Amino acid sequence: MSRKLDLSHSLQQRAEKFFPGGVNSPVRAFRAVGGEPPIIVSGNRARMTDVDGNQYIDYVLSWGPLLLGHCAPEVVGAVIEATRKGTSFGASTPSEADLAEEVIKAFPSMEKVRFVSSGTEATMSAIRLARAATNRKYIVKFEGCYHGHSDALLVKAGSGLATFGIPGSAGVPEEFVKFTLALPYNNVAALKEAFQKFRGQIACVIIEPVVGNMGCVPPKPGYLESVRSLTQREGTLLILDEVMTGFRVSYGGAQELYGIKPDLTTLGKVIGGGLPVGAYGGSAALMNQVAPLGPVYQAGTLSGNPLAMAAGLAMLRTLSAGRETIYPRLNTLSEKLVGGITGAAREAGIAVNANQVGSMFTWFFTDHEVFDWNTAATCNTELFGRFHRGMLDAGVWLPASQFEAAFLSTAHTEEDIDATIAAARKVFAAIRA
Ligand code: KE4
Repeated sequence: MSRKLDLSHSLQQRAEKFFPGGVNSPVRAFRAVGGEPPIIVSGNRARMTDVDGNQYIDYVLSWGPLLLGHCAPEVVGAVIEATRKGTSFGASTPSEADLAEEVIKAFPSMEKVRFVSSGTEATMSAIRLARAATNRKYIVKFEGCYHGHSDALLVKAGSGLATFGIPGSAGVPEEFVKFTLALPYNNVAALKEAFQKFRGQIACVIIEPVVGNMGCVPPKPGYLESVRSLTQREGTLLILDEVMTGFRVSYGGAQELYGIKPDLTTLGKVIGGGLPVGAYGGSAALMNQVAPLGPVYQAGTLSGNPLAMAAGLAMLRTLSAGRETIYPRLNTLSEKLVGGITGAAREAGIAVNANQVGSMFTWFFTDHEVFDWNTAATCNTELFGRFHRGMLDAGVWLPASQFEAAFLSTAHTEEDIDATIAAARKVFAAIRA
């Protein structure tokens, strides 16, 4: 399908006058996949429409938040009603406690929570709290995991195993990451070595319990349990970054799915229903160290914003009420989609290895199983780019990077899945040449 893209093109050019790359978040610029990003004007259930009128079945869903699809009636209605009362007060409102109640019910490891406005703020604050609570400086993260763009977390793995982080972005002084250790994911030995080398000095381990940010990579059997027992033994706090997995892979997130009790959890995306919300939480003893009760400072003008709280509350109440049917259906439809596209690739003689956990998944263009950053890096990103552009022409909106997860919503239908698989079959036939 050759899409008309005139208006998108002119609006992209206009946007490039105002924003670096014409975007307000880098991945939206489509640099990793080539081509120009369509400019979107509306969403409706499983679809988005661009400014030229092209429609796309959407598997990005705002990078995860839209578990109920676009314009979910419950969410839109709640936001309209809240807006009529005001958009922000800079004071406490009942809606914050209402949403906190739903979050804490779903995540019993959290006795108290603090709302912020992004996942970055949530992880940054959780790390500050962990350092204060343990009086230790070092933190551990894993290659291929992304926890937002705060300085201490923008690191590349050093050479060898447990070595100091190397700045992963310009503008991050090496002093800001010298206490950040970047280790390989799904590798218990590497974590053991880090604890041997930095015994008694590691404040926290922050991990995506199911990685979304190198593409979807699940924990190997027993891996999260090993991370939990090692951190427990070492007096190091375990932070599960569930910004992507929270309410996505299960109503209670990955910690419910895998039975892991972290010391701190970070959330985002789904809990805002598409509006800006992040959260971090844990035991009352830990959270009471946060201002104004304790010495750990953290604040935010729009934290707990009433419109975002209303959207999140509508989202979680809908998911909670329907959880017995919503999650099994999402998983079944995701399995059908992932299997269908992987099969279509194999029919075309194209090597694809897929990972899927619930309704988050990735097709890796490689003949290797992908279980960490090194195996993810074997992907043929050029071929992925051709697949992405072909699917866009076919009216299917996939993540604009091989190293991002795709998602399903309750608005997607069997027909959408069948149409997507049929489109993939044609695109694979076209790109295999
Ligand atoms: P935000 O600051 O973007 O709200 O959240 C940061 C973050 C933290 N933790 C995890 C596990 C995350 O996936 C994210 C953000 N995810 C990316 C997509 N992989 C957001 C998309 C973007 O950067 O535009």
